[in-house]
Amino acid sequence: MSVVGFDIGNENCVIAVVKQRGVDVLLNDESKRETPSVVCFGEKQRFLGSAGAASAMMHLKSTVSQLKRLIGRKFADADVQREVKMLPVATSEGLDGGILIHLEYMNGRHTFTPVQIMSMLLAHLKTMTEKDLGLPVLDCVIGIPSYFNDLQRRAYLDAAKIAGLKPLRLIHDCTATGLSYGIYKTDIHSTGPINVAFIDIGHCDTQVSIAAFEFGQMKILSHASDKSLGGRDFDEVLFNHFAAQFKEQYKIDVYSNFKASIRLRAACEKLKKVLSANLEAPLNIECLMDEKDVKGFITRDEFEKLASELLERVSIPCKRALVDAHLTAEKVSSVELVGSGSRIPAITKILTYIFKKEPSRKLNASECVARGCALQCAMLHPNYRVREYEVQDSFPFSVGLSLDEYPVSAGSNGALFPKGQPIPSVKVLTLHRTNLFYLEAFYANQNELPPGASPKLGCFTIGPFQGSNGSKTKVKVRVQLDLHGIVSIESATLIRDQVDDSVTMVDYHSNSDPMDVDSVPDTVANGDDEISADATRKGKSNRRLNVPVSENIDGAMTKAEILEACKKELQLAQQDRTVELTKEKKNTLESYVYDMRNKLVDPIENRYKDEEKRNLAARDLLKCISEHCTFADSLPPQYKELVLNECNKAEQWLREKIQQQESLPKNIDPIFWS
Ligand code: ATP
Ligand code: K
Ligand code: MG
Repeated sequence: MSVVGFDIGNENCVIAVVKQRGVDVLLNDESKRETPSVVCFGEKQRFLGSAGAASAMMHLKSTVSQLKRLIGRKFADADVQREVKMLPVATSEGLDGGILIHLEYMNGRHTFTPVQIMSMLLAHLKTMTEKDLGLPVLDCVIGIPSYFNDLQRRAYLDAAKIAGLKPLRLIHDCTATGLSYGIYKTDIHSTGPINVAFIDIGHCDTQVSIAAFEFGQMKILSHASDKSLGGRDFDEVLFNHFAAQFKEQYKIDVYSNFKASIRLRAACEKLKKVLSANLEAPLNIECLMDEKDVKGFITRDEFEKLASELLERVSIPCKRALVDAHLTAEKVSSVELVGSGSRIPAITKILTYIFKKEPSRKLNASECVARGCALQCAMLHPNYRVREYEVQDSFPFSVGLSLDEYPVSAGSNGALFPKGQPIPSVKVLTLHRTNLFYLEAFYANQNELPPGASPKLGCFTIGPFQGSNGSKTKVKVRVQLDLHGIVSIESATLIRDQVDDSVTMVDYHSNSDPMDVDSVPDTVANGDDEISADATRKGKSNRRLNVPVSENIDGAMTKAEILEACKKELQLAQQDRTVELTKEKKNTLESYVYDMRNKLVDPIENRYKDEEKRNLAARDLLKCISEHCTFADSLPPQYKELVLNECNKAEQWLREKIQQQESLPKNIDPIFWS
């Protein structure tokens, strides 16, 4: 069994695997270490990853990108609305308020959810990994942004499940980066913790985390982020600048033309990259629209001025992470800058100002998340031995719980899991109830959430059960914040021993005492835990009785929907494979024909000068045709027929030639393949 780490970026995916000698990043079909996060639907098959990016312009209205922005989101959300307006595919609101993507595929209209599209991308990465390793891939760890809410996390797990993967953990991107930094750092001794800030600026977001490293362990002190600040926002600044300029100069409105705006945006991204290494850069696009070639020019200074507002925004999550970690900049001993969006030189300047030291780039900026994920996967996998290393992550949001609409107050700020809670954690509530009741989880502090986010989390039904003689019975409810950062009810148990009127709460952190078996979730929860009423605890069967728990997560997929999506994915994958196989066969056939020509015809042409021998060689060619017929047997029916047909025609034609005592044709190509 292999262990794999996936970094699913908004623009690029990276796959890392643990091999005997350490962690390797895989190359894709184009020998690149990063694979575009694009799913494109062609006429006969899907194009995934780099093939998807290559086919995007040809199938504009059937190409889906920016998946990270869509998955687990509500269609009506203001920023989702902005997002879908930028997409070339058609979208609409689903019955559950989610997003539906409509596109043309195989002469029909198809509708998919972002979870389904994500599962296609994941399945592609899985296949790539399996091809490379020659092993099946199941267990993996997937990186997620720390700002993801419960539904987004559940959506990733669902997508993974549909793709045939089993994530042992969804891990925060910066935690993965911290792990790939810390585990190799053996020069930390007992001088107290060393604090490091990790700043990841990607395509669509910025994440900042501060971690404290001690020998053999990493503890995340804080996570902060700006979910709408990434490389693409800098592209947009350039795009708007040149769109305005071209409107004046060339009288073209790029905004009114989808293809032109996509081309200009792509050119702006290139321009931005050039400006990271040069002080000025030209922009040239041929035939952008209305058959006009456009030219532009910009200096790095001008770009920084245009992007000044964005650049200032970089400092906000940095400052917040410092405050939440209760640290001053001086107490942070190094700043590690990762994510390719961070390659803009002005970003380094800002970070130097905030942290009072120049950020370093010791880590591989585009691979560290995937590498950390692979390491974490090996650490969680029973078949792998990794150096003892403790990762203690913290949850960035406060989670509250209400019982029949009244908050179950706990802790100082009334949260069940206050912000900064170690992941995973379990809290045990002891309640006194007569029958079925509801628990509702919610985000307790709106200020901690991304702007405009809903505080809704999940609703859980505990019961039905029967209190003895209709009186109140003690119910113990274990609420977990699992390894993925998902809140759920791990179990509910009836306890029929004493009478006690108060609601008490016991607090367990699985990291604080590994010996306390009760506090550690036995298995990684997979989000579909329906506990049966008759399952009883060993040895305590008289007193404890498990109570059924069901969850109602607004917008999450049901088991039936997941099953349906699995079937659909299987069918689409089968279709792709058939097309690929046919292509392969066709290629084999073509190369076979060329090979035969080289072996037979060229020597005939060159060597056998006199006619008689050439005729003899022509008979050899007849033999070759019969070989082709045998070969044709191994082809799919439609090709078999085609080849046999061509062979028959060729044979007839050759016989005629021989009869006419004519010389052989110069090139036999057209007879076999047209
Ligand atoms: P995210 O983490 O937001 O989901 P991602 O992981 O796919 O996205 P990265 O691959 O880290 O994102 O970064 C992609 C971004 O980096 C793109 O916006 C790209 O334009 C930008 N980028 C790449 N190289 C450079 C460069 N040399 N200078 C400036 N920006 C760059
Ligand atoms: K990435
Ligand atoms: Mg990233």
